[in-house]
Amino acid sequence: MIRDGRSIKLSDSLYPTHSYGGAPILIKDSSLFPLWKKVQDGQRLTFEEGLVLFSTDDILGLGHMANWVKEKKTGNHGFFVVNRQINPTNICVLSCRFCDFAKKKTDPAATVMSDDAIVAACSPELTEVHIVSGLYSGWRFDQYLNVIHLIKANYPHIQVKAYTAVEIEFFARIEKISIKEVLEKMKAAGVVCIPGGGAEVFSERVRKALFPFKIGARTWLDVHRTAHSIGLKSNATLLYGHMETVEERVTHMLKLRELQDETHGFLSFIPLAYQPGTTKVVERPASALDDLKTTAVSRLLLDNFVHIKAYWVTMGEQMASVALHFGADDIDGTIGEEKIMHAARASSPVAMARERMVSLIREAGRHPIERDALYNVVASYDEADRVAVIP
Ligand code: V47
Repeated sequence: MIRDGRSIKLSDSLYPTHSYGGAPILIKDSSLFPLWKKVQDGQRLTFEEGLVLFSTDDILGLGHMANWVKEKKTGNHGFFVVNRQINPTNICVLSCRFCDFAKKKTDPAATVMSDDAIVAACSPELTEVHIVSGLYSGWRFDQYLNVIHLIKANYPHIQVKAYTAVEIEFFARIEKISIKEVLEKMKAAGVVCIPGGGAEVFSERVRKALFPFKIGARTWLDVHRTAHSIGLKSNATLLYGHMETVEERVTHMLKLRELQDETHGFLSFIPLAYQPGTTKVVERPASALDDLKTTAVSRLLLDNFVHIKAYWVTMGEQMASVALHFGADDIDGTIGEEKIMHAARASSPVAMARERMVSLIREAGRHPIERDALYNVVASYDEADRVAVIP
């Protein structure tokens, strides 16, 4: 680097550099300096500091900070799971403005999977089945439980991640039992983990505008608190890139951080980029920079979450791979046949094989680790693609 006619080292440059693993970190935005110091000292960032992170134009500086935290927590690992999503029905009593997946009973595109179709959707090589359904009033809670029973009876080794907090609250209402009883029955049927869906964004303003009939923050958090209290793990999501403000995104993340302090039951956080599809709350999906920023900010604010997912279905494969350097450590799974985002025309391929996941993680310079639903290691892939299975 040349300045004023003399050659200088990076460390002499206008910006402070910090070092980890021998590599210099360059942070250009001076408003990030005190935050970077706090992060390195293991101090928690505040709401206001969350806003500073979102307002910076120094995306590389932000990425360096998030990556530093990611590597401190999970080293060079990039996680994935061999999974499949099952959507027993897309019939839903709700009419959320952002959702292309839900159909009314009379819609020709409405589907309800038969028992045979549910079993046929599973196969022995799956580690996890992720069930997300619509709220279908034609089914009793027993029929939703039956989906879990069918999978466990045919494939006892498959871990079931089901249903979202929204569905759980619905089951409690139609069955006239408590949320805890619903969760206990799900656990007895074989569920190990509750997916993070249905959180959308914890804002009454946005809820009233986009999903007025869906549960709000308090109930969503209560369901997860109760799940954790009976030994179930869960994930958390944020739907971003529609009409929410950055203040609402930060508030959302801090509410999750607060519950995690209380229960330690969350496994991962998944920022979900809104896909406009035909609902078009906004014309275009969030920009690539916004995807990276949201991933990085979540990594920095959620200091008590071990895992941040770059969900390739919404981000696309390329961005998911870049996000593995902006705080994310996981790209979710092979998915099988994902329908929710594809109903909204997400552009990534419908099926993604294990090999593709491994190469995507490796191309990002990370070490591919195949995991189960609870982040136990299933296999570690070395550079020659030999698999070391870890017992
Ligand atoms: O709750 C609906 C979102 C969620 C759209 O726990 C949309 O590991 C974008 O929860 N554009 C369901 N998002 C998916 C989900 C999930 C996904 C991956 C991993 C995990 C996990 C959970 O999908 C819904 C809603 O927030 N969604 N419509 C849309 N147009």
